Amino acid sequence: MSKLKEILSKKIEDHRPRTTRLVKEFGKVKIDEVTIDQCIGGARDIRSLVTDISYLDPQEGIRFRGKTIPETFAALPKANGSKYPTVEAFWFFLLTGDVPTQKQVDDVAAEWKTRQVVPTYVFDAIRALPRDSHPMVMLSVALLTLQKDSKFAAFYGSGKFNKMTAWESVYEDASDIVARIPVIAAFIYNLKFRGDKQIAIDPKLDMGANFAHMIGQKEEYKDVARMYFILHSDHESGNVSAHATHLVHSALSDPYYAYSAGINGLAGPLHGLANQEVLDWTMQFQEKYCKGVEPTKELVTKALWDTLNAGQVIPGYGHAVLRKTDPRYMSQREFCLNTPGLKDDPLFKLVSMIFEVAPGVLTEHGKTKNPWPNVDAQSGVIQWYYGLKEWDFYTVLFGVGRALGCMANITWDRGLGYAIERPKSVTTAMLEKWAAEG
Ligand code: FCX
Repeated sequence: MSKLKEILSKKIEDHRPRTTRLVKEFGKVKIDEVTIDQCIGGARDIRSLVTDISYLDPQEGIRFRGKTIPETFAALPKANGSKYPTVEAFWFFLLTGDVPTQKQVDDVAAEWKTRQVVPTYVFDAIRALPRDSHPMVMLSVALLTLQKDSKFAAFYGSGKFNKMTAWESVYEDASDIVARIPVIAAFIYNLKFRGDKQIAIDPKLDMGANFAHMIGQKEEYKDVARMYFILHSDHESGNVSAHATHLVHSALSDPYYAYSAGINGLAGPLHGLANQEVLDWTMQFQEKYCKGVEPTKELVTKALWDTLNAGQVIPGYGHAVLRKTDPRYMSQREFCLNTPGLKDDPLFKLVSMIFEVAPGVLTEHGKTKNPWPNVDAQSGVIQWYYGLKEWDFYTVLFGVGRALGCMANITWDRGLGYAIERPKSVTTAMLEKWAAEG
């Protein structure tokens, strides 16, 4: 058993009595009420999921294991010669809640090296898809292709299935997925956008650095990858990708089925695809409004209103939970401001101008509950600056990062024996009856 798994085993055992006690002694304590608009409106804000991996405060934004983004970056051991932590350090932290020592990070890195080799049949399956398939389809298919070797599915089918130890095989699949997903993503990128020029894994590099290496990126991109994967990892459990993963796994579908479902949800334009839509919107704005002229706040304002008046959403703005600027946006903005060249990049300046104007326009428009930018409004501009201009690929990057949160969550789901998810439906007539009764 790996050191990380040993620590996790103890943490799960220590945690179990808390969950058992809550159900047994306080099971009927009310923590929420459900209104008709929540029932029709996507279960918004209903407290009905449990996770200790991250918590999203509407005002403050995300905390990973109790730490804000700056606190997380400050606390974790850094990659060699970098201001950013390794993804390996972050994985240890997400799973256990403990800040790892350098030795513990090295152990995770060594464990991932043994897991990261992707079987050839996965690449064959991706190659067999039409080359104009969206990269998210390729990623989702790749995960399903790996399913046949799921250790959780094998354990379930072994006749020795045991609820208390089931999490151990989820951990095995989860660790395989987080170690392999950047390699699969790099393969997809190279296949689709670099004329199939594939680059072999460099076993000396940490996960983020190796991803940068495998897509032929320069040295500075290594920090972009580390930062990006960590920032996109988790946003508590109710967002579509995390919830889809949790829901599917709650039927004891293995982590491959579960995260493929999560990826399919992430591919929606109201969720992860928004980061590619932001670039698309911005490019269309330049093409339509700025031919031969510098973008101005007036032009941005007009373009925003044109979009809203056409009944479309401003991609990268608004959020179901957040009610202020997303700290993930601010963290990426800080990266841009601290990177010479990037801070003066015309696209970054334009994105900053949209940031100045859009909240006012959205407030005046009066529909969205949160006129501030979310993570997706800022992420594409960094990729673009480093020459990763194929924005169809941006949601795959999101998916690589989101795997960390989703896999940590379902490992704990099994550890704590969370039940199959099954909310209750009602009919419109029932709602009308309750509405009439007041
Ligand atoms: N532009 C225009 N209108 C917006 C808007 C935006 N950016 N955000 C919300 N609205 C509208 C909604 O469409 C809704 O209109 P309706 O009453 O006619 O249906 C109204 O404002 C109220 O929506 P609200 O409660 O504020 O937001 P929701 O919780 O329903 O939806 C999302 C949240 C994120 C889906 C919404 O703000 C949106 O569509 N944003 C643009 C897409 C985006 O950036 N998605 C990425 C979000 C995230 F960070 C991620 O998951 O990656």
